[in-house]
Amino acid sequence: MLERPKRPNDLSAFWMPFTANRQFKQAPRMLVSAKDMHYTTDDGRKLLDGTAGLWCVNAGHCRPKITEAIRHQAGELDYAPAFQMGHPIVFEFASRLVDIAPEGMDHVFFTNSGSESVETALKIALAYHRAKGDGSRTRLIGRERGYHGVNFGGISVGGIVNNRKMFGTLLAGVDHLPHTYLPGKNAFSRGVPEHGVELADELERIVALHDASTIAAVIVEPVAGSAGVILPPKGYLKRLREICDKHGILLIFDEVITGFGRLGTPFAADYFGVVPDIMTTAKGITNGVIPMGAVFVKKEIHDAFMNGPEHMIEFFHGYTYSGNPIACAAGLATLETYREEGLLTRGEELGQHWEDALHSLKGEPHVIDIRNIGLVGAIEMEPIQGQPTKRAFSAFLKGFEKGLLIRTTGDIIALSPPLIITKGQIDEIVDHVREILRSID
Ligand code: PXG
Repeated sequence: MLERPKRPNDLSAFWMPFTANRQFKQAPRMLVSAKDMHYTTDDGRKLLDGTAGLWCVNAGHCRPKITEAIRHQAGELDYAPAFQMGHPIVFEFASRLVDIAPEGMDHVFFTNSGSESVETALKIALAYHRAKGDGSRTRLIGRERGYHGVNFGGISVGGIVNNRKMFGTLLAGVDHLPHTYLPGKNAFSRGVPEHGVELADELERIVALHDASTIAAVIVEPVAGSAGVILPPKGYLKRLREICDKHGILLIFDEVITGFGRLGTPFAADYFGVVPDIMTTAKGITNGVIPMGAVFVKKEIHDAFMNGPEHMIEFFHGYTYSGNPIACAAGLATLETYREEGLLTRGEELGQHWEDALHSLKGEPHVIDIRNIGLVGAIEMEPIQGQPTKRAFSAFLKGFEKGLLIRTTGDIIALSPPLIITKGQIDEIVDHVREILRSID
């Protein structure tokens, strides 16, 4: 086996994503191996993974079943096209996904990432209306502070200004709902906050402005992750569903983070009892191990495409790696691991302990809000005056130094550990965070 050095001697060629490259390369932080709940750094230290990588390693790291499935598939059928061809495992995987999907979502389109799932979902929404003879429905409605990946459709419907402002005028015909972040009313809510259901009614205003006949779809994260864990107020998603139904608008849930057990249910749709028309996923679909995404659609949407001459391609869309066999093998082994260990509902069992542990941080230095749902948590800190994000970055560095991996966005610490976490490890995360909060400026 090829042994690679743990510290490469030239860091310049790799232009790192979403990273302060120059700063990083002066003081690199390197992860060289991982097992279950921990990473190991190049200087041999263990880091407790408080973020499941980037919200994706839901079953924990280097799980034998998944590793073995990948190894086996790579030796048997490494790559096969999915355009006008098939291979057994992709059909098998789609069926197993539909088995755990919310009621009625019984077709799956494969992609390679969350961003591609979003683009695919938006295109399906537009093409669906056109296929039904309703081609004037071209507008897409996103939400302020939404994150839907980094491709053009996703940043257009997304609402994070730094991800949008450098890239021109984006997609035309997009409008945005207001975000649901109401710290004045909802700070330190345990679970779903009480206030703000009326924010869903803003959709009626947008409909009144543009007319329903021009609107194709609304896309929201059931729980906004990247913007710093913003929860939907009680009743909000149900209200959105009702307004969409009333006006013939498709509802897309972006479940790239919330999918595969993050909230203690297989999907957020299950948690909130609201089924969207289209659902985007990625990340936990393969435990983050092989890049993959999937878009789930209701039968009615899929079937609207299945007309015209049978020799014609129904949907002019797809990726070279849609349904890649090794990704499917990883995905099937991931689903088996989730099932054997009850991971898709483990967040529910641990949810109360997680909530109590997190909220014990109330009153610690800098803390202005704490939010939680399933196995997701956020600790919001007061920014240092005139230097937003600086305090959070210090917290991140301190965690890295002391043995805890956290994720920060703005001045918010976001936590989303692997779903295999124990109660003891939850306490360990919170003890670490307490120590971090007490030790930073
Ligand atoms: N939709 C949602 C809701 C996401 O959270 C994407 C789409 C895009 O997925 P890809 O696979 O193209 O990255 C995401 C990704 C963070 C963080 O720390 C979140 C994501 C990615 C990286 C970091 O908040 N979410």
